[in-house]
Amino acid sequence: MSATAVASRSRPVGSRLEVVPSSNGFGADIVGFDFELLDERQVAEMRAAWLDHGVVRFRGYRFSDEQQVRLTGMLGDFVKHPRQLKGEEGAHPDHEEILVIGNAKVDGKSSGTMGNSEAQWHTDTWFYERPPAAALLHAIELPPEGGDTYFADMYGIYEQLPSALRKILEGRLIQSTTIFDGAGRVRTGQTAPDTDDIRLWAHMRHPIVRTHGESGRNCLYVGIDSPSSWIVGLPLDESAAILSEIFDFVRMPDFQFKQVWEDGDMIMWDNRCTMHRRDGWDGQYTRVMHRTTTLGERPFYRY
Ligand SMILES: O=C(O)CCC(=O)C(=O)O
Ligand SMILES: [Fe+2]
Repeated sequence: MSATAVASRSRPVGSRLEVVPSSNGFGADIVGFDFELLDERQVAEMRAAWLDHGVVRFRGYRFSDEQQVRLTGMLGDFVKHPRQLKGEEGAHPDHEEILVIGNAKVDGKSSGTMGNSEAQWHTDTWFYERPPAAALLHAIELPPEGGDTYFADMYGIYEQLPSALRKILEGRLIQSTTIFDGAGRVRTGQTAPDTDDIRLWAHMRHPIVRTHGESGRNCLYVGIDSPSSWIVGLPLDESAAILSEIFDFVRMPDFQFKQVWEDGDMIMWDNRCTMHRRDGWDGQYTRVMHRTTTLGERPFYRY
């Protein structure tokens, strides 16, 4: 694919890129630069916008897989999802840095992961000790409607929580089971649990209030909206009630950036201080996205 930055043709080469924040300040468009001429200074400006706004969007550009991989590599070290490495559903035929998300079929077999169903609120690859910092998702093929993606501002939500609730959460861990994937299937290498007590299931734990490794600000960090998540040490019913209160905030449009995809859009989100979900779409239509991710710090909480 030829790499033409449609939006930047009128701007002089080497000019500063422009950041256009959305009305609530969460999410911004980045306009006015040329992917072909991407340099360290522009990447530093992009990083600053991404740290400020949580989610940034590139719209109106055309760029290739190679350029997505190059930009991601300039932002940090790659995180490769297990599916990418094992050549499973979701592996890209040419770039092991790319995870293919979608419902396209090749020779009757699904070539992407996650199908066409709705995906519940989550952060990416939370089941790793060091989940991704940046995730870049590039729209390759879109259905006529559906498949919108929503991002939630977990700094803003943390700051809005009643202070009594913040006190309960500070210094605690959130536990989520690693047995099931987002679609409820037993992950490769895991076995189904033999007890109903979710506290005993194979899991990953992270601080539920997390200090962001670059901004130093605190935010809520919940891997996934799931009945098998548990705030370690709390009675199960209290933990479930608090998680439900947190997700009431996450569902509020005031804390969200809604992405209605256009051809070629790329979204880059900070996976440490945001969550996301997406709508399903009619499975007779194909939707294909290419995702790359960079390594984040091990989640920590600084008192
Ligand atoms: O398909 C989407 O819009 C988002 C899927 C997702 O959760 C991801 O790319 O991490
Ligand atoms: Fe995701």
